Amino acid sequence: MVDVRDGKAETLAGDPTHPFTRGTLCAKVNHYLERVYHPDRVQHPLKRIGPKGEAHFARVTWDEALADIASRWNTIAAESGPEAILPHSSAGVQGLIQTSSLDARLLGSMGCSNLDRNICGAVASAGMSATIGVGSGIDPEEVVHSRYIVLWGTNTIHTNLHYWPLVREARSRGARLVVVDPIRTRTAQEADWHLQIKPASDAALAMSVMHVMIRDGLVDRDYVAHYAVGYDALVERAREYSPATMAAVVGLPPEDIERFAREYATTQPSLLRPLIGIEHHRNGAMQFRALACLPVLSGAWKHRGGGLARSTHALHFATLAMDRVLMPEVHKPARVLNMRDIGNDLCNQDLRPQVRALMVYGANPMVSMPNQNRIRQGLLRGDLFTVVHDLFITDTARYADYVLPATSQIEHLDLSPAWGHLYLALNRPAIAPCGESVSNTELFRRLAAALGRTEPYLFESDESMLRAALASGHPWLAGITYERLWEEGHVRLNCGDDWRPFAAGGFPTRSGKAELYSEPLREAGLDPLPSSGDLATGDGLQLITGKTLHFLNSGYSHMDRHRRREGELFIELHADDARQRGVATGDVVRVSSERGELHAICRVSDRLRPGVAWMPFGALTDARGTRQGVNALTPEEPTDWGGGSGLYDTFVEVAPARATG
Ligand SMILES: Nc1nc2c(c(=O)[nH]1)N[C@H]1C(S)=C(S)[C@@H](COP(=O)(O)OP(=O)(O)OC[C@H]3O[C@@H](n4cnc5c(=O)[nH]c(N)nc54)[C@H](O)[C@@H]3O)O[C@H]1N2
Ligand SMILES: Nc1nc2c(c(=O)[nH]1)N[C@H]1C(S)=C(S)[C@@H](COP(=O)(O)OP(=O)(O)OC[C@H]3O[C@@H](n4cnc5c(=O)[nH]c(N)nc54)[C@H](O)[C@@H]3O)O[C@H]1N2
Ligand SMILES: [Mo]
Repeated sequence: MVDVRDGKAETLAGDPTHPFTRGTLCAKVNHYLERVYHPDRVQHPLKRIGPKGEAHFARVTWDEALADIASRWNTIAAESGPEAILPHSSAGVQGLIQTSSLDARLLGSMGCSNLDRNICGAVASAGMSATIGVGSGIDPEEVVHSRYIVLWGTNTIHTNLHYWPLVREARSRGARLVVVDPIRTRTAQEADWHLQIKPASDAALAMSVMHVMIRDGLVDRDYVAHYAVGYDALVERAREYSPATMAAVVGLPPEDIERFAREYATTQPSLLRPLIGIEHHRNGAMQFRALACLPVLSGAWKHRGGGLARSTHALHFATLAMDRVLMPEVHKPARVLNMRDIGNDLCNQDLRPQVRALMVYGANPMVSMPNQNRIRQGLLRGDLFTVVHDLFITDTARYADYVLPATSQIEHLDLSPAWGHLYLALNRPAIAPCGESVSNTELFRRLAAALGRTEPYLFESDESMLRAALASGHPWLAGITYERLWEEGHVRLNCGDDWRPFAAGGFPTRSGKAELYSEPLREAGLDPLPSSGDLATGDGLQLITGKTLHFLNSGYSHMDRHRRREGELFIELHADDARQRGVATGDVVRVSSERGELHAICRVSDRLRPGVAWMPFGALTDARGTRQGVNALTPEEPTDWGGGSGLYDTFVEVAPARATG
């Protein structure tokens, strides 16, 4: 909720009537207005006047920028084909049409390259889908009914603050809280039990839990018999995964695995809550596939508050008329490039056609995609024409030929399908756009006009698209009109009270049942049964690079307040690992991987297991002031399936820094 006086937003506060957020804002959004009115905000179109990467820009008019962009794109499309133009966008804009609508219609109808947007959640969804047909589970709010909660690879207190009060409520009703994480995070510290496993060994742990459940007769045989396929094959497979065999892989004593399995299976309702931590590994999809088998074997889906709760995004999108928004019927067939490969794709001279124009919006790939040095090399290409639409001169924008000013969330209209709950919100603009900034939709209307396009579908209004999205006829949207959302701000999807999606099976897989054995995976040449997956190995320490409290991915990282809070780039290591390398807390150390190296301040920490290191992701300055962030170290290795990247399977060496000469 924003208070506006004389056209200027004066205060921004949470909505106390919102049942999920209950009026609180997180450490980042509390300072959202500082971001909106920040002196560094891009206020008008900018054209590059210096070398790429140095951020020397001059103000130009919108007409000038649009005419030049249109003429460059037209030339490139005529000479090399439209696939030489590559969009790169992500979820920087948190909303339905501002994330993707008219951009998809324009670029799709031109036949530009498509982008496979899979860095966040796609692998989890693909893995879960192999078992239960979808990447979503129960309504996360139902956690209050759970008796056994497993926060699995998620640092709730930092990244999902609004969930924590619900977990606390469940605990006050007697629920036990287990955290599975290689790091003793704030969340792990608060748990009843922290299982500090080795990275990427979650599927191995899940397999071992299944072994115990099968061996000890703790499987809900009735549920499995009715609603699952492949149980006998799974029994065979799970034999290999006794706690004694898995202890070394998982890094826990066999007794702990035994006890976890027993508690999990016998305390109902039990709820698994994985977010993104276990997806950023090369076996990421298998990790989620294996996890999704557990509530099938335990029958937890039958109970209120039982099963698995992950992102709710897919539940929102399933209700909305997305085809009406994106209009796939106007898209021309075109190649698909994977976002994680942006560096290689920009540098690849053999790509036919080569990428000659890059259009970045709602994303900051220079910071957030793996193999930063390769991305920098690509962005530095003299013959690459780069346009960036953002609120700030991000580290990607520093390399742009044009930077176009973007509105913030309080300056444009949108619908907000939520990641964490089932309340659909209307994002009403509270103030006029700052300076000459425009929303994503307005940008693509202007680009369409500059390109000489006249089809009405390229110029549809925001309100019209939102009304169309809501008019899907989906029962969960019955009675949820544009007017009502305008009036009430947020409305819960009509899933009814006590919605239990799989209490009586009904899994949207090919067989209609939970697929413990998956025929579609076999046809795709993959292992039809769950397993530990292939755990990445490498020399040195396994580096996990995670979210921070005061940044939103790379967002806020340029703001002094937030930067001060996060401090200088550091690396946390276990005392044994530090000793072996002759480094100590406060030292500047050199961190290197196969992809690159940078400098960080050493912090010896008892939060970590030996062999594991942690660095904060988000900013792009290392401890020597070089413009490098943690993705200078990460590899663009694909995950097993689902298209994402094994970001957290980075192996690094840490050594005392050489003196600067
Ligand atoms: N403050 C803040 N909040 C955010 C964000 C932010 O940048 N800042 N980003 C938002 C975004 S885009 C996302 S996707 C969500 C992500 O939310 P989370 O999934 O909660 O965040 P991550 O930091 O990616 O990872 C969570 C945990 O997974 C652990 N982990 C890493 N590897 C493994 C593993 O192999 N096994 C297990 N069991 N655990 C592992 C990490 O140690 C970490 O504690 O957060 C959102 N919320
Ligand atoms: N090493 C490592 N890498 C990671 C991760 C990790 O944990 N470790 N996490 C991964 C994950 S889960 C994610 S989601 C990605 C995030 O990757 P990105 O989506 O690239 O990250 P953001 O930093 O959130 O970039 C969003 C950009 O959108 C801009 N923006 C915000 N609002 C608007 C708007 O209304 N209009 C426009 N045009 N722009 C806007 C912001 O200013 C910001 O520059 O990073 C991934 N990369
Ligand atoms: Mo994410």
